[in-house]
Amino acid sequence: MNGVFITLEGVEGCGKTTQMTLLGQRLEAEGRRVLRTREPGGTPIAETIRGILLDPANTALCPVAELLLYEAARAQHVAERIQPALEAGTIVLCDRFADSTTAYQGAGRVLPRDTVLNLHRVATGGVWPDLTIVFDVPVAMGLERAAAVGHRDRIECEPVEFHERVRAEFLRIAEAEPERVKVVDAAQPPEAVAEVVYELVRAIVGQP
Ligand code: Z5A
Repeated sequence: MNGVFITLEGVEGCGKTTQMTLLGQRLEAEGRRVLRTREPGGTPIAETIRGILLDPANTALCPVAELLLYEAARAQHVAERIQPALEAGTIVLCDRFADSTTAYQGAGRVLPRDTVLNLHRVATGGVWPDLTIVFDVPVAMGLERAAAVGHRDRIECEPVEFHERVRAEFLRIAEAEPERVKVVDAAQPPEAVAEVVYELVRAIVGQP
């Protein structure tokens, strides 16, 4: 595949959506072809699954069903959008991807990591990020930022310990895969974070 697949990860309120917008605009201004997308979601079917997953009324959703729904949405997203874009030579920027499942369902819900990683293989068919940026902030800071935006979805309602496990898992993944996964200090002002992100991305996509 000719494209470049970049994923943005981190705890809630870490600022990855803000950074995806800034990065996407900058790459587009350089004349590059960019797809900005998100998980769960990114296609009509996957967005329907997103509605189930984030609805705070769905308190009965069990951890395994939750895991399978995230992976089902991903399978549809990869097949319908991400893989064709990469084959067409596009830079794909994705707000969350499989590492979120490893962190939230694996570490957060305490499901076996091997099961989660096997499902990634099924859902992605081997389509895997070239670069993953983990936006790291203390959990309290992230939750405060997310709360300021107003709405609380099903996972944001989890206790602080859940979010601490998620943060620790993102940092563990980064330590285990230093070539692919880079950690950025996202407690800095957005403009400072954006500069670090751009340098990481330019190192992989090259000069315009
Ligand atoms: N989830 C999962 O469990 N398993 C999976 O496999 C996947 C996802 C793929 C998706 O919700 C939920 O699904 C998510 C994980 C779970 N759990 N929760 N909750 P979502 O897409 O609605 O939300 P999110 O992914 O958690 O992101 P978010 O709420 O949109 O936040 P963000 O992208 O990290 O931050 P932001 O929107 O860019 O910024 C939040 C606020 O902070 C906003 O007011 C900004 O202006 C402000 N901000 C941003 N950057 C800064 C800096 N640097 N300084 C100060 N303030 C800032």
